[in-house]
Amino acid sequence: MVSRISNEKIPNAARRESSAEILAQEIIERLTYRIGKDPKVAKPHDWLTAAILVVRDRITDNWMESTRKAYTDSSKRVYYLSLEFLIGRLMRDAVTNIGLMDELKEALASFGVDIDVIAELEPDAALGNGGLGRLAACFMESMASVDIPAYGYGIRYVHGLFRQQMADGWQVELPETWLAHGNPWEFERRESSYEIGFGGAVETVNIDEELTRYVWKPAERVIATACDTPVVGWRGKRTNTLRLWSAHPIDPILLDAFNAGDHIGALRESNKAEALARVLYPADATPAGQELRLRQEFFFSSASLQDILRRHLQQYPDFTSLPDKVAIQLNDTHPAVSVAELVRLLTDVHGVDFDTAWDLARRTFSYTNHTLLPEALETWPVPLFERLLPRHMQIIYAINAKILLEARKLPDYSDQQVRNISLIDESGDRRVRMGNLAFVGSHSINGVSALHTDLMKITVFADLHKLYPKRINNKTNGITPRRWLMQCNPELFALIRETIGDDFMDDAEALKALDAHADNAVFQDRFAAIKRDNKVRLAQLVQSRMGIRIDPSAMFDIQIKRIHEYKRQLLNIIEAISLYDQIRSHPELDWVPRVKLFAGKAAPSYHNAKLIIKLANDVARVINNDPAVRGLLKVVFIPNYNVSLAEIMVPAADLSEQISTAGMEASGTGNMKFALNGALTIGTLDGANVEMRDCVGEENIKIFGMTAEEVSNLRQEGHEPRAVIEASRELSQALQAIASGVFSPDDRNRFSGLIDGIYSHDWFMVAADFDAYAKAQREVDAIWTDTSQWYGKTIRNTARMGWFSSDRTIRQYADEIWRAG
Ligand code: B1N
Repeated sequence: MVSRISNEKIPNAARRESSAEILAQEIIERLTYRIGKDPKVAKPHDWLTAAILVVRDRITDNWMESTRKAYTDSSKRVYYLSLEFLIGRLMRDAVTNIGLMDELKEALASFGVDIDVIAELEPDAALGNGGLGRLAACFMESMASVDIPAYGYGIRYVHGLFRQQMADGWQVELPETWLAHGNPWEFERRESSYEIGFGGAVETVNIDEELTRYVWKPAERVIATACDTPVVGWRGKRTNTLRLWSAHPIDPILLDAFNAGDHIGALRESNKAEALARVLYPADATPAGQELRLRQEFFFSSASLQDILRRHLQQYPDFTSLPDKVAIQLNDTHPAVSVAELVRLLTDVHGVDFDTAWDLARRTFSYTNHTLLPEALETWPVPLFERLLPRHMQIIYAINAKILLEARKLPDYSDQQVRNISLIDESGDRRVRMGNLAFVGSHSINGVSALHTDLMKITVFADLHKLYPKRINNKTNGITPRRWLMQCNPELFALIRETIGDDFMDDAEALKALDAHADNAVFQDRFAAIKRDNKVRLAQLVQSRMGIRIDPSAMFDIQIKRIHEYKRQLLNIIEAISLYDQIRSHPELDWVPRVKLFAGKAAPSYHNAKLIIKLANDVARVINNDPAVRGLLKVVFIPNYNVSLAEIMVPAADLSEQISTAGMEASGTGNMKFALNGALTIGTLDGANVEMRDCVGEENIKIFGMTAEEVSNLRQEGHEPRAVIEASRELSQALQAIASGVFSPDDRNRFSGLIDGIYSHDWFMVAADFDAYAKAQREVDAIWTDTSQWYGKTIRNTARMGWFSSDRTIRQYADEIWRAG
C-alpha cells in the first residue's frame, strides 16, 4: 500500500494532539461507551463506527468554530439547495482533509484492524442520480476548502438510488438501504423543525382599503426535521454543514382512530408524511412528473427557507439586508418553487409588502440550469399545482403579471415571445413552467459549460434572455481533486508530489509543472506502471465480481455514466460489434487488444435505456466466448455503478468515452475525472469537452463527429439515416447483425425497436457519426501502439486539467454570483 497523505507533511495548525496512541485510546473509548462493545468481540462494522465517531468528534470543534466565525464576522452565507447530493463514502474524504490518515491507520492496526477493509464497509451514500448530484457533493467539499460559509440543503432519503442487479442481462432494481447500520456522521436536530403545509385554501383578510393579507390554511401539515452532516474542507480549513430534512407526522398516531379499532387508519397520516423523504426519484434528465415529486420539492424548499429566514432574523433586525447576507443557489429547477415560497413567507408571514418581497427574492436567488433536453424541463399541471399549493399559485400569477407587463413594453417583442416567457404554458393543458419561474426569480442564471451556456441563450431561454440580457452567465463545472486524484489514485498522487512538489495540493493549476516531464522516458515508465497497477486492481474486481478475466495489458476503454440515448452507449456498442467483425475478417492484422468496459444505471421507466444494457450484455456474452477474438477484444458491463466503483474505474482507464450527440450533454464531469487521472479522451465537441480540448491541446484529445451546429442544421434540413447507413459497409453489417438476432438468438426481435429508431430518424445521430467515430478509434489504436506518444499525451492531460478543479468553479460562483467569501 502506498503511503497516503501524512500529517507531518500536511501541517494543520488547528489540529489537536493526535498521535496514533491517542487516536487508539479514543477509538476504544467510543467503542466502549458509544457503541457499547467490548473490543474483544467488536465486529469490523463496530470498528468502522468507532473510527468515524473519532474523526467526526475531531471535526466538531472546527465545525463550531466555522459556524461561530460566520456569525461574528457577519459573513454572507451561501445556501445550495439541491434535491440530490451524491456523496459516496465520507471517511476517507474527511480523514485525508484533516490530515490524519497515517495516524488513524496505525491506531487501527494496533488492534489488528485494516483501515482499507473497514473503509469498504462504509455505505455509499447515493442521494443522487448522476452528474448533477455528484456536482453538488464536489461543490460542498470545495466551498469548505475555499473557506466560504455555506450550507447544503436537501432531503435525507431513507432509500437512495436503487441497487442495480443483472438478471439474464436485464437491469433489475433493488431498494438501497444505506441507513441499515445507522449513520454515525449525522446529528439529528430536533430543535430545528418546521411545519410544512399542503393543500387547503387561502383566506383573504382586508386590513384596510389598500392592504389585503392572505392566509394560507393548509389541509395537511407535516414536520421537517434537520439532520446535519459536517463537510470538512481541505486541510481542515473550514467545516460546513450539509443539512438534510426528514419528514415526520404531526401526530405520530391518530389516537381516536386507534381507539376506535382502526389500527391501520391510525397510522395513515404518519405513513403519508414519511413517504415524503422515503425515496429518491431515480430520474436523471428524464421526467419525474408525479405529485410526490412536487411534494418533495416543496417540502425541502419550504423547510430550508424557513430555516434561512430564522437564522437571518437571529442576527439582523429585518429582511432589508437579506440579499447582502444570503445567497441561495437553486440547483436546477427542482427547488424553483422556493421563489414563490420566499415571497409567501416574506409577505404573508413576515408582513413585507409584495413588491419589496419580490425584489428581495430576486436579489437573493440564482439558478443553475443543467440540461436543455426538453423532456427534462419541469412543468406541472396547473390544477395539480393549485390543489397542492394554492397560495403559491396566486403568487406565481402575480409574478407573471409583472413580467408579462414588462415584456409588453419592449418594442419588438411579439405575442409569441410573450407566450414563450410566460410562467404558464398555455399550448395544451395549462402547466406551470418551473424553468421560467427560476429564471425570473433570479438575478443570475448560469449554464455549466461554455457551449451549454451559449445554447441556453438561443434555445430554451432565448426570449427571457432578450428581456434580461445580463442575467445568463457561464460557470463551467469542476471536480474536487481531493477525491478524484489524491484519494482515488494515491500512487499517482505520490508520484506527482515527488516530481513537482506540493504546490498542486493547494492549487490544482500547479499541475502544469508536470508538462516538463511528459516526454521524459523514466517518468513515463513510472506513470505507466501506476496506470498498470490501477488496471490490475480493476481486473481483480471484475474477476471477483463477475468471473470474467481481463488482461491489464490491453487498452481499457471505459464508458461509465447514466444510460441515456443521447450519451450514445449504443454508438460505442455498435462500434465494438464492427471491430469484432473486422478482427474476425482480418485475423492477420495487428489489432490493438481492447477491453471495452461499461457501467451505469438506467431510469427504471426508460425502456430504451434498459434495452441498451441488455444489448451490451448480449454482445459481451457473444464476443467474450468467441475464441476468434480471444486476447483481442472483451466487453464487460459492470453492475451497480456508484461513486465507489467510479473511484476504482477512473484511475484504471486508458481511454475515456465522452461521445454524446453534440449539443445534448450540458457539461459532463466524468470526462474531467478521467483526463485528470491520465486517460486519453475520445469525444465529441459537446459540453465541457470543448473546454477540455482548449486546455489540453487538440493534439492530446481525440475529437470526432458533428458539431452542435451541424447537428442542429441536419435536424432542420432533414436527416436521412437510411442513405448514410447504406453508404457505410461497417455500420450496415453491425446493424444487421443486431437486427437479425445474432446477439439475441432467443428473441431475434429484441432489439428491432432500437435499430428501427436509427434507420427511421436517428435522432441521436448514431448513424450520422458512426464512420467518424470508427475512424477516430483506429487513430487511437495507432497512438496506443507508440507507447511514448501515448504517455506523452496522457501525462499532458493530467498536467493541464487543473483548471477543472471545483475550487476554481466555486471561486467563480463566489466572486461573480454570490459575492461571498
Ligand atoms: O448535470 C451535470 C452535467 O455535467 C451533465 O451534463 C447533466 O446531464 C447533468 C433531472 C437532472 N442535467 N440534468 C440533470 C438530474 C436529475 C433530474 O431529476 C435532471 N442532470 C444533469 C452537472 O452539471
